[in-house]
Amino acid sequence: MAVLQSFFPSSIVHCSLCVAPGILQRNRPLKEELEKIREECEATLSLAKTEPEVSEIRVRVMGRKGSLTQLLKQLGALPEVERKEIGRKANEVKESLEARIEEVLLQIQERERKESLAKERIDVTLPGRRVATGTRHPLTQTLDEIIHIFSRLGFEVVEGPDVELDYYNFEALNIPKGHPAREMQATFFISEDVVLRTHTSPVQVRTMEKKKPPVRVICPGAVYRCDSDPTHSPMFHQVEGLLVDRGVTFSDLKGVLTVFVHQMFGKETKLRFRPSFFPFTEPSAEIDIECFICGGKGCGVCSGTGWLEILGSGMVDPAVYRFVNYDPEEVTGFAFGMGIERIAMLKYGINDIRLFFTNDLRFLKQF
Ligand code: 2U9
Repeated sequence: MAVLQSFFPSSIVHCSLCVAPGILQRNRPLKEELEKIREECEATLSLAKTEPEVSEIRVRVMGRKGSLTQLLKQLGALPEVERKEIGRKANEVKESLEARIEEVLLQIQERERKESLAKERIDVTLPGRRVATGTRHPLTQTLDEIIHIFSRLGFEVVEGPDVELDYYNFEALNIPKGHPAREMQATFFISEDVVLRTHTSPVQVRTMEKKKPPVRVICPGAVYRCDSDPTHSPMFHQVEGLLVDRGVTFSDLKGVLTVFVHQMFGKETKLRFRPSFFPFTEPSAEIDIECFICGGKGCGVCSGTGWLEILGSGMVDPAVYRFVNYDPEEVTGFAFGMGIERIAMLKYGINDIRLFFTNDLRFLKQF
């Protein structure tokens, strides 16, 4: 209690505010002693800054051993006339000091309230802090768009395992052991019969095993091929699709995939169906869109052809139906497949597939 100590140096404290019994008496007349108590108490109260400081002053003056209490105890020994007079005076001093103490307490409380309000003050006109939000990866955005288009055409999304049996990845797709297509797909083998899937086609085989026609599915997912350069990654993503029902024709394939291309790349986009070969489809066709860099004239991006390949497709080969106990005399269907990275690279003009996988925010934030 720095204030009290500085204002009650031990000599003063003992002589007035905290008088030991018996010392008071006759050094000074009691009236003067009362005035002295009042003056000193008021002086210290005026310097008190906190409620505990005020409480301590109250105790030192009016507590059981306080200076005023001690003085009042001396009154009994005085002659009656003097006792009444000093008694009145003492009560008056006590009341006035109590009132002063209350007043100082109120002032302190008011000051502390103002200080704490000032500290808590919020400037509602300050601009808010922006919450950092992420964005969907460009591959996710591209896949979501593809799924959205095919969902509206009645296709359902089905997924399957990345680690696959050789049977589902090759055999059941009409790619027996020794078939050249196996070498072309640069497979990662886990064991002799287990591979990292090289395409999502096994998901369609598994779907047909479980469900009778009609089947109308798209199968997105990661696929793996031992291949790496600016346009090939050992892990990339595909969406494949399969539609099997009675009476499905190549016209249905053309219609569905034309709708897809127009919705994905714009309804003015020119496209062509170019004959191709896949072991699991017959006939097969690749779909090209007119090169939007050169407008079909031929440039470095389209290797001078004027066209960009975006999809593979074909009517499901009857040999595939036999593996899943579908009767090729009863049902027909078409299938298609595309690389999501390739679609995104063409759509956004990205020239290096590795940018999708390095998680550089400067790249990712542009989409
Ligand atoms: C079943 C029957 C047929 C899926 C198909 C393609 C054509 C195709 C490539 C596109 C680019 C793979 O990512 S890519 O390299 N895919 O060209 N995929 S038809 O045919 C199937 C699938 C499952 C049961």
